[in-house]
Amino acid sequence: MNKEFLQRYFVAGSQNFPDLTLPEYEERIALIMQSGITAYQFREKNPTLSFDEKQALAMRLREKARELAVPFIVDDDVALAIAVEADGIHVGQDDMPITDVVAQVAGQMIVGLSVRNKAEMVAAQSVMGIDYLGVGPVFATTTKADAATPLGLDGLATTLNANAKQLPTVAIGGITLEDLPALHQSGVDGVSVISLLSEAPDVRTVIDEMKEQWRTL
Ligand code: 3NM
Repeated sequence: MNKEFLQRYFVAGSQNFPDLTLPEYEERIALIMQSGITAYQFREKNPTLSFDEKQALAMRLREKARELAVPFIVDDDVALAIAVEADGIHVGQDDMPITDVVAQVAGQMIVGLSVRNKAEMVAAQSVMGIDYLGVGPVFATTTKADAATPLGLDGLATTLNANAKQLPTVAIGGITLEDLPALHQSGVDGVSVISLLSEAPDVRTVIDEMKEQWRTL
């Protein structure tokens, strides 16, 4: 796996764009995919979508991602990831157990796991088949209601120190442009964001700035 894809990893579902209709949401995601992100995670949590609507939406966005050569990662749902031929699957600690995920798809698609602290980082070291780790929340976030206590930069450093296998890592949680120098310094391979891009009035400018910050460090 080329870990460069973690550099500007955008996560979103239609719930993150409450002012847009579904077609407008799809257009916005396509625009963001075209503006320089390195991966997109389909994290759809809109309770008004039926199973079929969610699957159809995933399929359309998956096609768009393929056209634009943006890696398409599905959050949480292994069956959906397989059904839409995703490039990857990302699971949290409370989703399907990582060993089950690996057993189903390792070698066929990228496997990502969230770790929230040093203990989870240590545990992840002994699971074969994980391609990258999401570490967070680093900072306070209002985007994920059940997010754990923020690690802060010190907690991030402690957690990364326990990454004995040096698996690729991506930081998540409350990340703004101002945080990029410190996060780059921490040794993570990239940043995963929702609101930095979902709330940006001009996504291209923000993504260009993300690139610039990471490149010049
Ligand atoms: N997962 P924002 S924090 C989806 O800690 C997600 O695992 C997190 O959104 C975790 O960039 C988070 O707006 C929300 O803070 C990230």
